[in-house]
Amino acid sequence: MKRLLSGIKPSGALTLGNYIGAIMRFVELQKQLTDTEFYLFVADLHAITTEQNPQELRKRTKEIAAMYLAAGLDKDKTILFIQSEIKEHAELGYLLQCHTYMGELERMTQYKDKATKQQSGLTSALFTYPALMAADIILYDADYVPVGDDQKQHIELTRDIATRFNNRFGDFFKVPEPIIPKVGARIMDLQNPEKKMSKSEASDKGYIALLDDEQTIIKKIRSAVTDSIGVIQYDPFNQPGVANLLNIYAALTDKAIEAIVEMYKGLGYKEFKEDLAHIVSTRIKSLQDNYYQIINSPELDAILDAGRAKAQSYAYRKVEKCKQKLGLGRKK
Ligand code: AQP
Repeated sequence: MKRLLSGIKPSGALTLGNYIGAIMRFVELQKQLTDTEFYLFVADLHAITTEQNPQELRKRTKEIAAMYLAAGLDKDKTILFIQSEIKEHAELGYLLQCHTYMGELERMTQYKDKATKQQSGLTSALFTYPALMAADIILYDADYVPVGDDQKQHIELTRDIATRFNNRFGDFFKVPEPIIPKVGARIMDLQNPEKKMSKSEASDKGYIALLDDEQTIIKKIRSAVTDSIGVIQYDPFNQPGVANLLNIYAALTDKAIEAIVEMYKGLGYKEFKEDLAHIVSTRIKSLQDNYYQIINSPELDAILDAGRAKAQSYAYRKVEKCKQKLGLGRKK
């Protein structure tokens, strides 16, 4: 049996980018990879690398767990859990920091981007975040890690850290493979299509939240930045806004971008945006219908308890063995 693992951090309201680049893929992969168990978690320890309101954080943590299920993940094939409930994530995170070089962390573009945006109050945990992410993955000997394009660099670092450890202490961690979607791997901000759509943006105009209502979604798509060229074609360099909208359209309809371009030949942006708004709001409505049933049900806690128990037992044994390899504590 293979193992797939991925997480989402509750650092803001889940966006359409998180859905297309991650959650929607997990559901598709679960249908394809029948010999694979799915370890999916809510990465609350990662969220606190930037300042969070405790009540909001707890609420969002539950929301993400519910959204995984609302999107169609099979609870019987998914080990769903909350990162901070398994102490070994933080423990292995520290052990791996001891095998991660400053230069490697300094090269991480996500850190550099965040450091540029936030000049003061940067935490050391934001800098060492990729070592914790590596721990999340190799703690469970995951074979596959489906992520959006923005996380590719962190997975490469995870592979380097695991390989380094194995070279020094003998074969111990599985070296994971990333799975990056072909379409929708990087959904861009609707107001600034040069930038990734992110849930922690100060302004909510550039992202569609999965809990936005229909009118808000329609308004955000209508006012998405395009260009003055006025032709619907896929040219990310000269028409990044339109290219982004085409990517969203393709990801949610399973149509090839060329086929969509052909459908809208001779038509204007207005018509294209109206159709896209309908596609996005219909998908989000059905997601929300499921979500509101799950979020307040006692079943959600039962699923998270079962996930914690299963993840915990694997994690405990792995970290104990890891500490033995490193010579920590007394010999067992
Ligand atoms: N815009 C995006 N397009 C495609 N995939 C995306 N993902 C995030 N944004 C996009 C994918 O969603 C998964 C969960 O991401 P995360 O919450 O762990 O962290 P992130 O990548 O940093 O997401 P955000 O929304 O940008 O959060 P903030 O603003 O807090 O940093 C990952 O698989 C990610 O690739």
